[in-house]
Amino acid sequence: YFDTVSLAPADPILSLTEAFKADKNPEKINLSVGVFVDQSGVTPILETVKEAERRILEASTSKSYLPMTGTPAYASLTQKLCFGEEIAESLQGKVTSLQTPGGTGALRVAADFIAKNTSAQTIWLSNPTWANHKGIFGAPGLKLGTYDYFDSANLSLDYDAFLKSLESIPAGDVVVLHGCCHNPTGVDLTPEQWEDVAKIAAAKKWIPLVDFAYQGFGDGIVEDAAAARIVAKAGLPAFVCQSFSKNLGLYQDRVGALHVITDDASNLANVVSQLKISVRVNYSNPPAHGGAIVTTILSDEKLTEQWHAELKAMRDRIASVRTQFVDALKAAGVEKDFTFLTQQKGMFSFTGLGKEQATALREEHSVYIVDSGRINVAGITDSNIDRVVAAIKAVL
Ligand code: PLP
Ligand code: TYF
Repeated sequence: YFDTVSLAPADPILSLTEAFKADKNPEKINLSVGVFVDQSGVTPILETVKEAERRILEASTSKSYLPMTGTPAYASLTQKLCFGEEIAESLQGKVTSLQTPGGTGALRVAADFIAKNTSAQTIWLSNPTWANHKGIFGAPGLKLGTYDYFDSANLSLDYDAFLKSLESIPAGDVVVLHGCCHNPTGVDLTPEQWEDVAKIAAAKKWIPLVDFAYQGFGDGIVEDAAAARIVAKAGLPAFVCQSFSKNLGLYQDRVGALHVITDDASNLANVVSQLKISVRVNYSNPPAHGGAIVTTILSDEKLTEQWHAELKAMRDRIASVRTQFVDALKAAGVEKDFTFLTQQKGMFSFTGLGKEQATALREEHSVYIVDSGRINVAGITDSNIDRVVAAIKAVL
């Protein structure tokens, strides 16, 4: 019966971690998958999360199903985190928020909803983008397009080409934008540039979908929310896909949110009803534990404060590794100028290394980076930085 099944290609990023695990070199280094690690190379459970879990364990009385959309408390708290109190308040009646299994779940529900219910002909993705975007938006049969974003010659934003692309996108189509900490390039827009984007969306009548997986990993919780907040403030219909995998370290608990903003309150009930259909046929209702953690933290001032401090420590570590790494490359006599790494935001950077160099790093040095040249900066620690630098010097 299964004779017709062909072998699917492996996930280009997750498969590298499998190869990394199989590597017998005790000095191997994994800079591929986007998971935060601390100075000792560990992906920690935040103290704030531990405390929230203790409280949940004490207080929980049932494991009955959640509503399809998650709890109202979760919806309200995540709206405020995403948009800020004031904008969240102004959106009431025009926004609906669902708890989803991770940011991926939010993207997938949005994709289903768009495919079944809107006039969108094409979903426009950043060039380059997170590889999974293609799979997620392709899954319900949406047509995919790309907009210009990255100037690979200068390893920076090609702003003119980006705007030109956005100007040419047809009305009704959906444009997937990285809210902050662009994956894979680390190249972000300024708030002023987001204002330009919102103006073009309004003028051309395409719909922004902000993929917001790294709030707090760039410049701060508020700063990183510029895209989501500017789009919401502009009164545009929009989708925002939020994830708590990174900023709360809840990777395996699968917790995120989909916020859908309508430009006409009278449509909201219909929108909600269709979103529920997508939830029902995909996973029926979201897993509860991660949402309970988020709700417990965000509804308690002290825990929120503690979380902000832990998040800042992760953000500061990433920023300091960027500086250390650039300095170490210079000190090792690497001629190529890597200072662009200090301007990029979040865990990821495009190093400008190519596929051959990525392969050589893996095969000859057991340093695992993605073929595109993307590295997870957080994977660099005091104990492996010298080896990373030496390996890069060797392959250059
Ligand atoms: N969007 C982007 C750009 C990502 O890098 C990720 C990655 O982890 C996600 C969404 C989804 O994250 P998760 O489903 O783990 O919350
Ligand atoms: O880009 C990354 O490394 C993260 C983690 O299918 C990830 O976003 C990678 C691949 C994937 C799911 C998550």
